[in-house]
Amino acid sequence: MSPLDPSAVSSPDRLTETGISIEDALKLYRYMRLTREVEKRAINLYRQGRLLGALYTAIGNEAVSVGSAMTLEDGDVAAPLHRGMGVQMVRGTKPAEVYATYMARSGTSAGGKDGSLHIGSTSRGVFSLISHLGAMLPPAVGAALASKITGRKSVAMAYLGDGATSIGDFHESLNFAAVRLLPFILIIENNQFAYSTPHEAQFSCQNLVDRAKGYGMPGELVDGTDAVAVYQVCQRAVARAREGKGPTLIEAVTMRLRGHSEADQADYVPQELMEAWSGKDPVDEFERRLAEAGWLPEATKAEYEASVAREIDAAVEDAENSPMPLPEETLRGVYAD
Ligand SMILES: Cc1ncc(C[n+]2csc(CCOP(=O)(O)OP(=O)(O)O)c2C)c(N)n1
Repeated sequence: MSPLDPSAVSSPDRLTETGISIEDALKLYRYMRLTREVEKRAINLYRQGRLLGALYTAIGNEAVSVGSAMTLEDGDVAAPLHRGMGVQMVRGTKPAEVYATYMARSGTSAGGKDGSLHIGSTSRGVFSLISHLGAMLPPAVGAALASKITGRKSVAMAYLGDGATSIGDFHESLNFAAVRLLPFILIIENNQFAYSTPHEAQFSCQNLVDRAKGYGMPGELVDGTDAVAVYQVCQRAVARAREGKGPTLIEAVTMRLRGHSEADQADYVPQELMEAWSGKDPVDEFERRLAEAGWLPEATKAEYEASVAREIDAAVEDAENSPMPLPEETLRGVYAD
């Protein structure tokens, strides 16, 4: 296991001891399982050559994206990146829109110009990802500033990986958010590798969250494989933000359980490291805890899995039946009119 293993900041293994309600726990489960299944099907479609472009999945990051996004409300803003499928699902993005985007269809946020997770919606409060790492942070801090100026009490939650913390926007955004006491939450998804760069070649502090002190804001280190722990840490951060107490930096430690993209076999990851983290698969682990608590009977689980499979079948069909963009449509939004 990595030296960054944060088991000291996990929630108790028994769900009944965590204080989470059955309703919230089952909601976490449903979104995590949906996220995982949407991505598993995407991998199959990619291998069959039915998707266009590269495919980046978030397998191993579901507890972070779902656990955090579930603490947001209508009117809040989320700025997820390429590991943010769980955020998209929680904020109401439909699997059909995901597949249509991957298939570069017309009518999607990217309008067929790109086949990755560039999905945004003002009504759902989701910023469409900007590929340049770190570039999402200033607009997300801007949303938090707008909230403060207008007194809306909404919160902006942004995400980035361990690698992207080396970008200047990281510093500028956190400093500004701290100085102006903005309702901003930044979640570092520390999944050990930035493409092939291991964490020890990326940063030399013990934990990335230690940097919070330098900005004068609270920092929370959390087990990013534990959905309940992430949920509860984010609930505290969101409450602080809404009360006008300013930003929080959260480091959620997990492991990218696949390559950087589906074109990458992750051969550079030591086998024993991958095996150790695979035993902490966030979705499987959560199901085990739910079953142990008696909160997820086998029949209910099977029923839910079947309904997700049906939803995904219909979504793929829907996406494949949707039109490709017209040639003139592909130029729209590229140059100023
Ligand atoms: C400014 C910038 N540099 C490089 C890239 C290419 N790139 C895309 S994702 C990625 C790895 C990012 O690693 P990390 O931030 O740790 O996130 P992870 O993919 O591990 O979740 C790189 C190098 C980019 N998109 N933007």
